[in-house]
Amino acid sequence: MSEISPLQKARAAYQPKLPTVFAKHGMAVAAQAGAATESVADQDAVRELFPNTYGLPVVTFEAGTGVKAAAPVKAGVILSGGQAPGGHNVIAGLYDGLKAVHPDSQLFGFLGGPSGLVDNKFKIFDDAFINAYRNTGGFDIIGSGRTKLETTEQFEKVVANCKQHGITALVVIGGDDSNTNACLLAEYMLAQKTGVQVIGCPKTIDGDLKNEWIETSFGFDTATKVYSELIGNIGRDANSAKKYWHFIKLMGRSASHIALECALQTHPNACLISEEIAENKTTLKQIINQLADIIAKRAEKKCNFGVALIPEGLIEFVPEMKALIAELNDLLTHEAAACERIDNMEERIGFVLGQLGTETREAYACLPKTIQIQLIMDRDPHGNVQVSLVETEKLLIEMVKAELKARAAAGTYTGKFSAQNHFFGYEGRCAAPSNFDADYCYSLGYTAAALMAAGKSGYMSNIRHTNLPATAWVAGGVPLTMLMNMERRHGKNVPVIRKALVELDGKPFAVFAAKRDSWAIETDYVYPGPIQYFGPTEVCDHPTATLRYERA
Ligand code: FBP
Repeated sequence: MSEISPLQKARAAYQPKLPTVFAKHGMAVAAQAGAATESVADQDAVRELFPNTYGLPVVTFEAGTGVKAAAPVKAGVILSGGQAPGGHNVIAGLYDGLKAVHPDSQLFGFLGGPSGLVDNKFKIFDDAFINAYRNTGGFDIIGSGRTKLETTEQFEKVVANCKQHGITALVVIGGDDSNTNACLLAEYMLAQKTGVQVIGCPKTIDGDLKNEWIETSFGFDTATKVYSELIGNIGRDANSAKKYWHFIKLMGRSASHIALECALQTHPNACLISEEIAENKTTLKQIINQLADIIAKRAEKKCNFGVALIPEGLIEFVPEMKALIAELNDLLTHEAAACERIDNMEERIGFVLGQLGTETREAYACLPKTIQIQLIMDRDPHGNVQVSLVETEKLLIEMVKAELKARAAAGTYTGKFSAQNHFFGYEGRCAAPSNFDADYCYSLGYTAAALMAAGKSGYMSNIRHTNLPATAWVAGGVPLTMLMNMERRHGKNVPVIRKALVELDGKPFAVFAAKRDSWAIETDYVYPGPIQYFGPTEVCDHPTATLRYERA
């Protein structure tokens, strides 16, 4: 980095806030343990698979006599999965925490995600290197990756690498899959008596790694603020030009937390929530009709413009599309060669139509050609349809356009419909962390060091009361097994961390549901503006609406 921006320079000097227990006492804290815990479901099966890490108590740090180490600690860290704002601060907090435990402690950053840990590619951090990354976005400090760390062979290599460097603790910064693997690794390390502790950190902009203890995953705050700024700007443009409907797809591979949070922040005319669509078994045709109804009602008020939010994961929650994708996954695996022999796309679509069952054929036949092609062309290395690459926003625009045309022909619609499509995802994943994420991440990293110093393994670093100012935050650890349940993957029952979807009986959804009919028809946009790092606390330090409503 030869040149840094004035904001980066000013931001480098920001000292992230820590929970009082650390801010006042450094590492001089004692871990207070509670009662034995249970997994979120399937207790017997999870207990059997994790005999060494199951049932551990929740840990809370309190002011007390210290956990200074007699000798330096050597620890390793990896970043895993998609980027999320604040990852660099987790590492900075971990580094500072380790130095507080013992000034000669060392932190190894394994490069490119879990594969770096297996292949022994690493960097040893020092002050100058860490300082250059404090309060910055991105994962470029050591890079990330999506390699799954789950086989015994991989674990053996990790043990050998830890032995070689004298590493006695590892921190896995990742989402639900990566923390599932952290849990497996922690169990393995204990079972093999390797003496290597494993601690997880909750990362993902998607906001779907949470439970009653883990209040939010880091990155969700910053990413939703970035998207909400952009949506606010688009709302203002729509209301100025008065000629476009903006269909905006928002990241979030599966859950709709991001779309819901952005809706609460910006008041769009429509926002689809995948979990509600699945619950009500709403068909694609019904979704199109609902959107067309809103557009028609606004047209009656001479408002031929609007903003509609669409969660990235939508298509897999629409019942007939879910069935179609499952059937296409099978079909494209078993008939891959036959399919690829057909160069002409029309013919290939015809071939696929001929192989599908009656209902899925109907669902596929109704789709616009571009989407039909996407569904059979873009496949992941396992041969599955790449759902996240399907341009749902364009699909909805085309189908709504056709519906409005039909209504116009029938004389029931007289408005004008012209649409723009957008997809916001990567725009927010590497933004400079908001004050919330800067503080939260630094605290998560520092807490991970405290957990190591307290001799804990198989825990997720945990900060509670995050809806309150950082001085009131409580630091501790939640056993990873507490988050687990059994799920069927590739024909086998396996232990995994349960994804937290939008709860339809939760407060954030209830607030949205109570307001959406009025937002649909009125033009009631809110313009959050860009993230502010310096200024009044109500402008700079507020957590997400989701967190405020959930923890109110
Ligand atoms: P994680 O679950 O790893 O945090 O990833 C989140 C995410 O940004 C999703 O919202 C999105 O669907 C996906 O990553 C995109 O992945 P990629 O970076 O591989 O394109």
